[in-house]
Amino acid sequence: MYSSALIVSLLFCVMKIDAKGKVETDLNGEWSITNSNRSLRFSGTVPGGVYTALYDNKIIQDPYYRDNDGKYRWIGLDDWTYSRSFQLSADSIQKNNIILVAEGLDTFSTISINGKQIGTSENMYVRYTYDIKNVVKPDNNTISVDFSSAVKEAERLANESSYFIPPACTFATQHGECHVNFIRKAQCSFSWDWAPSFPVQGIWQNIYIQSFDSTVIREFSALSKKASDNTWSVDVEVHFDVRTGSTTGKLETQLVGTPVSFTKEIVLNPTNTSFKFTLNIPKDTNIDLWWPNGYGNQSLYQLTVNFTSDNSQESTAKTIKIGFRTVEIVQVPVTSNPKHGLTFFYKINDVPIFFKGTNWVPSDSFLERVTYDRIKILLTSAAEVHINSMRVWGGGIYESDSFYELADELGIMIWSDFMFSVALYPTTKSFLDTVTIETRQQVRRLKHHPCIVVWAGNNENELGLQQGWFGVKDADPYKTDYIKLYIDTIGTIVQGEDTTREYLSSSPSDGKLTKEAGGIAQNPASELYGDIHYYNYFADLWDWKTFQIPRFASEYGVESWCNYETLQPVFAEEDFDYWSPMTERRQHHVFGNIEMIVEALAHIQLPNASDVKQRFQDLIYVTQIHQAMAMRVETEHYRRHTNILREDGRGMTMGAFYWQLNDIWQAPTWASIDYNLKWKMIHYYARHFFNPNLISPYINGTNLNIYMVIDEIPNHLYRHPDTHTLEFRPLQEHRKLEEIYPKNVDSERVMTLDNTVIMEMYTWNNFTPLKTWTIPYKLNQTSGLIFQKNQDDVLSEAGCSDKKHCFLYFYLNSKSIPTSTSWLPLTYFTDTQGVIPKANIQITNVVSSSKTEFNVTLATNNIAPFVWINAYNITGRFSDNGFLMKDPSLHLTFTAWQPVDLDTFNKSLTVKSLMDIYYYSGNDATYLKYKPVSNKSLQRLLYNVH
Ligand code: BMA
Repeated sequence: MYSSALIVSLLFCVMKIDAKGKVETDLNGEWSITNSNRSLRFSGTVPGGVYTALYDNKIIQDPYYRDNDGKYRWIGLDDWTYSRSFQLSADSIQKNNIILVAEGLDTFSTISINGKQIGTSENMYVRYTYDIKNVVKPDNNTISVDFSSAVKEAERLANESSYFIPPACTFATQHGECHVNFIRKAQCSFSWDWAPSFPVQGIWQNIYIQSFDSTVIREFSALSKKASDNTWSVDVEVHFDVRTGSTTGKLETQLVGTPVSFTKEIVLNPTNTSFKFTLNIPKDTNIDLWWPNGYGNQSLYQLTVNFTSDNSQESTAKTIKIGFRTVEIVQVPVTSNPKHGLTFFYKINDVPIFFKGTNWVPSDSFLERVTYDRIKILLTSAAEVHINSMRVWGGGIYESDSFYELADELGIMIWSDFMFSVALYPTTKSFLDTVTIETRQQVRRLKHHPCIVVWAGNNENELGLQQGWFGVKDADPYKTDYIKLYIDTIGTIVQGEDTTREYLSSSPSDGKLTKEAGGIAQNPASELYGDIHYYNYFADLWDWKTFQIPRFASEYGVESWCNYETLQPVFAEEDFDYWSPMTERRQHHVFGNIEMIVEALAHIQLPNASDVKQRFQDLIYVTQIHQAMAMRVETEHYRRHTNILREDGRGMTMGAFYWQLNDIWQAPTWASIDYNLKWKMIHYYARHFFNPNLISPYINGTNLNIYMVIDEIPNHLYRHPDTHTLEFRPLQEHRKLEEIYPKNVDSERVMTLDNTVIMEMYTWNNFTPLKTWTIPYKLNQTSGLIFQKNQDDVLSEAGCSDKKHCFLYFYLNSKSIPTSTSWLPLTYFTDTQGVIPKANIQITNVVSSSKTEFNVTLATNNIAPFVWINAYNITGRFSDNGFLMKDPSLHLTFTAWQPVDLDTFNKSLTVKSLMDIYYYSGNDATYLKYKPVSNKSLQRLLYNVH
């Protein structure tokens, strides 16, 4: 008996008849889904998974609601069958080849057509093709995909293993499943320290049938290369699906927008399915380079391929966009002392570039919910805060084509991990076989993207193995397994497929040293080689001395809570308490909620509202302040070390990827943008700490230091002829950006190494500075110390009686139109109770220039730190937030991601600052300073104001 879903799908299954004979039958759309005992039968959309289908059919609640990840554990333990019917046209059924293409099956399945088994799947990262010529009929056909529980399959494989491969299970705080390392499925889908456990089953990518007589193009890729005579060429490869016989036909390629093309008659057969050739770009062809965000244009060129078979006249075509840029990793000794290690940085188009970035994780447990717009908002948010690079972390998925296309367009360089994370892995034949297919397919799918600059074998597995995280040291069989998987298998494939990028076997690793050691270095966490990951929840993260001085920090971070309103759809009334069972359950990092409080407490007095909801809100704000300030201090520390080489060889830091950009659900995590796409305070701070013209003030012992970091002026690596030490020296000095990088998007700005910093000292209770210093500087390098003075002398020059009463404010270039600004509190906010007055901040004017652009004016009666303005339930971003308001009035802009009318926007606004989280007893008129909004019930709900 077929459900109505089957009948509907039969009617709507789309057939695309190619003008040139090939027929494609789309099987996306509505399918019928049943559980193993057939007690549930409902329809679901493909691409998609079983959880969202159950939710759409109202069989379950929102899986993200409260502790539903635990309540719905049965879903991941059951086996689910997807089925539908489809028709093949008379035309398509007659073709020589009828191939089912499943671009992504999650994960273990058996596929049958008309009751006959046609194949199986076991790896969500692999595109499967099945020959179905002998099983399909002219009229109605049925297809069923029988998934089996990934949790049970993982357990079975672990049991079958001849030796224990750790870790067995996740930490209890994660409420997760076990043995995910045995299966090729998003490792975080069994839970992570920021992710719930939803071991999805489903058809997560497109599924369709291709009918053709001759062949179809399965993969099309290209790599641009620059020769020593500065000419460009493009290595092109086309991989065909050829099942029977021999096919002769015409292959045509065109580099659109240039005169470059290629035509050739080629012969294909089942043992000769690929064709590779090189397009040479004539010297006089004007090629625009691809540059990272902030360095120039992101020029892209369309490359098309078309193959027409001579016999059948069938044609098959594909288009990709490529870019012209070079990438090179530089690992050379920093001094003549071999103990001082090697540099580790990347040059793009010959320019050493500091990687300002972050880490990307899957942005939903249910991947079908990750829309193009969602990725676009996240990546645009990154580019808007000067991020030029991002690591696609190895415990999630190889991201979608759209993700990489957007990264190409936005100039975000991608460090692409292979999907292995914080575990040891098996190396059985079947495991290595499927990883081989996965690696080859993914590299071929992605390598044409200019955004990708790094391939890395895994996340933290070299480090974990070497530091004994899994209870085993680098002993056999684990060491042998490690080498087999990341060096012999993945490494060999990557190097064979891509000669333009150097493969790193792990992150973190010692780079060249790891390579020379055969894949496992003595100390993969070395600051002198490769990259590091750094986390420390027991140290003062507002003190730069806490941090290491690595060549490249590819992970570092600290948690904060997501925004309050983001929790509203998934929390019940009683959950809005920092210490509620639900806040505890949402926190997957061991002791995370307590840890955040302890960390914050060292820097800020905790809020004291008696109302638990209000206190929860205030605590969220405090954890966000802590995170924003900590990541500011740590990131500026790394950027300052670009051109510092310590005596022990540490320094020349060239990368800072904070952990993590995005969230998979509504929870306390390291993310800078929460699940609702709302920027947390740290994301606004990133706009400052990644500013291309960074003023970085800090206290060093008794001194106040001011550092400048200007990372847009091109550097070159200079080795001192006598000492053999290295430094980055500017290639150019006083030049307009447009002269350095042609057609730069922001060509008005003049990049110079001599300029002026204006420093002001204020007391917390006066808008007029105590003193203003004008600090002209002239740097020889693109970063350096421009000011150093005993802090007490600075205080006494200004007449500040006690540093807790004062703070410093900085402008680059001019006070009226500063190129950048910065500020520095001189003590932590634990000392400023009774010193910083309460501020009454009012939103005095809101006007819109369009449905997405608003200008907001704020006024305050007192200086206010950490001013937080929120547009309740409106996603968008302010020009700044979490800032120090040191003037009586201030203009901000808000850009919404979707159109919103002025009235709604106006009513949504609330503002608070640090002193608002301290409540006086009695009838103090200054009790709350939130701007009254007309929607009283909303205000009551949010702030418990009566
Ligand atoms: C690193 C990452 C992730 C993790 C994060 C925060 O180890 O690679 O595994 O989520 O730290 O703990």
